[in-house]
Amino acid sequence: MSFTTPTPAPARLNRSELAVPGSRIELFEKAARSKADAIFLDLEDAVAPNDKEQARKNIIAAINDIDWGDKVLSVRINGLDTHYMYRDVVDVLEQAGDRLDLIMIPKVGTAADVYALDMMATQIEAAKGRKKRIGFELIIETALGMQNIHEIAGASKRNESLHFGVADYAASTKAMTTGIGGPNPHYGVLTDKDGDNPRDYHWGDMWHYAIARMVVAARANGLRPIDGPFGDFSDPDGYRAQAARAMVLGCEGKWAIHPSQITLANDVYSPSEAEVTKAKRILEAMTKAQAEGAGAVALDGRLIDIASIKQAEVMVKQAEAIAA
Ligand code: 1VU
Ligand code: GLV
Ligand code: MG
Repeated sequence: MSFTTPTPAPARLNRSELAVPGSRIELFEKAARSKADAIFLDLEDAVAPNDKEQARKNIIAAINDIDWGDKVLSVRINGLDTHYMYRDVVDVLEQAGDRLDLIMIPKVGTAADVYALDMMATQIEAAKGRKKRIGFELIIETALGMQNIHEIAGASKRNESLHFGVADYAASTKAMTTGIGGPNPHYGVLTDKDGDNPRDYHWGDMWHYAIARMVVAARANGLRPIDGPFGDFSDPDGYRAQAARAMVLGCEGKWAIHPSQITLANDVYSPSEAEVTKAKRILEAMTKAQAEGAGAVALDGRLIDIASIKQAEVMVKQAEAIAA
């Protein structure tokens, strides 16, 4: 281990994060009663400009009046390039009670963006005597944000998670696709031309680099990496496949832009009984190995060693968090 160890963000279950437009108050109670681990009430792109002020009022009232149970509750504010942003922060933090856990900051481009929000939140909390410190969820969804992701991830002690905003990221990088998340038929590989096998065309995952980079930046700074939206809510198989790819790379959850995606996310991001049993067997085998003075042993014909303990603990701890 390095002498530097990242301080982990407060532990929160974040398998599914439901997006709820702040202008659609009829959805709030449904969201609160859903099985989503986390909810963000949106003031940004799901709300039309003429509805922004009313949406702000709706969200403040909803945070104060609705029983949100044990859900992680967040508000997505508007971007720092808009004039809505300062009023979102001031009104929400001054008027919404301590039930609010997080603010989600979209289109973060530089560490200074986070610094500016930290300064505002700190002043409002001090002035209003807010007891609970608000945490930050940061959406990485521009080329600038992806370029500066490591500085952004370490820019504030309020930072809790990085989210991959695939729609805006595609637009910002001028990717030739209009889909929101998932694969694109043009991103494929043709098997070898001169070999004996018939040629085959395999779709690749065009989001691999972005998600893998986000996972590294998040984990190196103790944050949760969260995969963003999958727009085609009539394709549960596609959602599940995208969620699973991000999960094995290290993500801890995925957005749900429709209630039908909540169970899919919760399912993909909950290790199966078989996986947890296997992880526990690894821990048992390593405890025995260490008692016998061995560092590396075989289990079911495969190598396990001290690194296997840390891998297995990831699985077991996630299962414990879900069961709690
Ligand atoms: O069965 P019921 O009639 O009681 O309920 C409907 C509907 O009201 C409800 N529902 C939701 N409940 C809570 N939160 C939601 N976000 C939500 N969406 C729908 O579920 C039941 C079935 O709904 P539906 O199939 O009739 O869906 P609608 O046609 O009403 O709405 C579909 C959209 C996609 C418009 C809606 O789900 C929605 O607004 N989703 C969130 C969009 C959003 O927040 N976008 C911003 C994040 S994504 C991004 O920034 C980049 C792409
Ligand atoms: C989310 O905000 C996205 O742009 O995908
Ligand atoms: Mg976006």
